Amino acid sequence: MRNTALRLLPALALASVSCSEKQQNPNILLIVADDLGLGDVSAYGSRTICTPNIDRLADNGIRFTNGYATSSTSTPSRYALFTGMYPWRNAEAKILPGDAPLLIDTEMPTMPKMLQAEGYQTAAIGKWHLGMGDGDTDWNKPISPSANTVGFDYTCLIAATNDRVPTVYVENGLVEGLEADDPIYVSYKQNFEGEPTALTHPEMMKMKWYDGHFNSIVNGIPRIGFMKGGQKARWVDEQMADYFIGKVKNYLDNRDKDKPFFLYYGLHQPHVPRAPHQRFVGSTDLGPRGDAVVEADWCVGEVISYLEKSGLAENTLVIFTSDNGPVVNDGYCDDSEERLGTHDPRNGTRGGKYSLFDGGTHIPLIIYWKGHLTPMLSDALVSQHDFFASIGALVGGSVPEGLDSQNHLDAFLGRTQQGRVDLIHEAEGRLSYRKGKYSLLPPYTGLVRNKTLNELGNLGEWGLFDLEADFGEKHNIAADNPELLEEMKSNFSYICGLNF
Ligand code: NG6
Ligand code: CA
Repeated sequence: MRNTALRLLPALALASVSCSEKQQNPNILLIVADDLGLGDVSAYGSRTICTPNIDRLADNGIRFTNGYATSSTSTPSRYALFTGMYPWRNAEAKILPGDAPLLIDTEMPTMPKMLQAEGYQTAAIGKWHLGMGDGDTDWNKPISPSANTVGFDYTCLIAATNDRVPTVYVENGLVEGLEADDPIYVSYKQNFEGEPTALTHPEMMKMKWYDGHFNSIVNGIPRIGFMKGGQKARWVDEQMADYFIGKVKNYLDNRDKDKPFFLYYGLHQPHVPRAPHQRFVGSTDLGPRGDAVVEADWCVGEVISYLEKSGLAENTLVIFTSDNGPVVNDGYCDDSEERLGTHDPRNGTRGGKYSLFDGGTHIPLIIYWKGHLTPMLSDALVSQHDFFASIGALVGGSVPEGLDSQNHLDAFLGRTQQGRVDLIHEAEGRLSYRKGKYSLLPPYTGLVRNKTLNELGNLGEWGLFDLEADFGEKHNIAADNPELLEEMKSNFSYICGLNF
């Protein structure tokens, strides 16, 4: 008896301490846009698109001018965000098809798991693109392992991208709105007999494809991959923004109010196909891509004003960012090149999505926490995979050893302009190195540009650029600086374990 009581005592004491600590921990809202460029946001200087809601976060928070994703494409970028590991450490972390198995090992530590252990309730709503299921998914049954197994109590997701099948919403591992007499089938190998594709039924398309998107047609839009059935469950692209905002508000309304929340909200814009709601059509002169950015900004406004109205703003740390650099034409005929005019989504950076140049990973990054931060510009070098360790430090969480994630909480909260020393970037299997103001690109060969017209960063020789003097990486200084080049090469090799 006595022993039991004694054994219970420390546990009780601990429980009461951590309970009161937990109440002080802020909610965390992580908004990740898809393919949004620095130059798409007016707070970063866009004169052609107006993003008042994102700007409000920037004006009243910390706006990072040296904020980075780890990869210039979505899957590896988001993998690093949640696991705190560089994506190139996992050979499978590349753009995934919609039927790919869950990429994050269910045994791996993740940021949301760390937060759950600190008493957070966690949710993921919107774009996922990290796989789900075991690779042999029957979409008519509970999907296992679902995204919930990597640390989210609630999930409502699109499996991959808005241009990939299955074009359905998956809520807690179940396809939403599926009818028993209309099962859904998905294949990335072959079409299902009699199902229309862009090649067999071009007349069914309201948006034409330019590259790659010529399989199943859903909602008049040709996709990557084949799909059959599930008619009632299929999403309508133009309603996706409203759908996810509805889910976000519903989640916030019905959550357990005694616990802090961590909500990852993955915006689907301005990724292709750009099909904003009718009320945003024509809101810019840039066509669907610009209008989709305005729609994304509206989504941000909706969730922030919800926080305001429900008195949550002061106790919610908001992170706004994008998964990779921008792209103009990404495979559909959507007037994005034709109507680009003077708009520069890259904001003077070189490359963009898919690129190893700076524009591949240099993204908008804003931290807003009403009443807690001194608004400022920060040029600290920060990367999204540092959120894990930094948020861990903020909430007193246990962050495992051996992560690539570093604790830069002081930089994220604007207490210092000192961030990372260096950083490795990934672009479709290739790596580059950033240290201080310099970026180093190995002598990759291959296509110089892909069909998107983004320069890929295959220079065919070592590239060394001084980003402070040469933001657009126009002058390769490798030949003139042999010592610096060698030093950068040896640091790079040491970190990534590769010999170039
Ligand atoms: C590419 C698609 C592109 C986009 C990208 C993934 C083609 C020609 N291009 O393969 O449209 O879907 O994959 O984008 O099919 S990401 O932002 O999710 O990484
Ligand atoms: Ca993306």
